Amino acid sequence: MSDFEDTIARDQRIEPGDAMPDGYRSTMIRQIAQHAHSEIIGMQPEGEWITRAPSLRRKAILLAKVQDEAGHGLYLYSAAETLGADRGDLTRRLIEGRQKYSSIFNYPTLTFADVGVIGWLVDGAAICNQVPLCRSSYGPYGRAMIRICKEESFHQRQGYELLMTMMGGTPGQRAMVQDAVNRWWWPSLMMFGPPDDRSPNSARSMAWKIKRHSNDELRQRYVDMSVPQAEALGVTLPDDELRWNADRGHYDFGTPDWAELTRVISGDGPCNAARIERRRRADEDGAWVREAAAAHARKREKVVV
Ligand code: FAQ
Repeated sequence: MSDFEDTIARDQRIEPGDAMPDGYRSTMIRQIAQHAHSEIIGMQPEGEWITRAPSLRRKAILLAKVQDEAGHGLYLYSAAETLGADRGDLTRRLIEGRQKYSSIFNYPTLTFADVGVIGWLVDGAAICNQVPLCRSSYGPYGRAMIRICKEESFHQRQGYELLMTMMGGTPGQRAMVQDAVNRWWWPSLMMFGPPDDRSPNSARSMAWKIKRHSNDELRQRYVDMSVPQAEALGVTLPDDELRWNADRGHYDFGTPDWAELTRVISGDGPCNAARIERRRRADEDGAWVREAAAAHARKREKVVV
């Protein structure tokens, strides 16, 4: 048994300097980069509401949340760098469509209720998926997840609190919340990835203890968690097949539209082109800052020498 296999078998952490199979390294870079890209692209749907938030308090909350997402992205790019990846190269791959980001961020935010629903459902799904990743076998990734999950939990609570406030408002506000739930529920189920029998990476990632649960297990956990929250909020989840199954001890639920997930992942969702275009522009607009920072670092190095 190699040192790597032994470390995995003993449930201990693989660290940056450790020997690891090429496949493990490339899988970790793929997952961490996709995760980082999701956080950075994920700033856009909610970010569009910063200038249109209905009060100073809501604006301050939203600014802080979107800033947290930027922080998560940068944190994750640093984790990818410990594996030898180059941050600029990862960004280029994203912009050129050679690396993915979560499907969920390709849907539009039509009303301010969407901001609340992203907090409740999207951060809720992210937490459900990411809490087990705190025990992921790659040290820098697992440790990054601990802080990220704490912040996502706070994000989820703010979304739920926003929705509770709106549900206590006018009939128009309540209808806005229900409409947002109708649009985001199914895409949030798709965040967990394709069903297990169509998830090519799962078996190996689970053997390497990168993933601790399958996509379907986590999706079920998320449904079970969300139903009572929807009831407390007073909204209906848009699924006729959703009902408690006493034999299984879980909620039964309908089948997401997997063809839609495939379409969105392959670049053909409602906002894919706009999201990437915005990211490309931000990268170009920021080029002079990166160049100036690099020049400054070189100058300081010379001074020290
Ligand atoms: N969207 O074989 P599997 C957030 C791809 S962060 C796009 O099952 P795997 C915070 C998958 O990459 C949200 N692509 O793959 C926030 C693979 O493609 P590849 C991001 C998807 O890796 C909140 C192919 O399909 N979270 O929300 C999706 O074993 C609010 C086959 O799939 C993470 O990234 C999808 N939904 O499992 C920010 C968590 N599903 O690379 C702002 C970490 C699958 O072979 C506002 N990642 N694909 O070409 C994971 O846990 C896993 O990577 C999964 C996919 C579960 C996403």
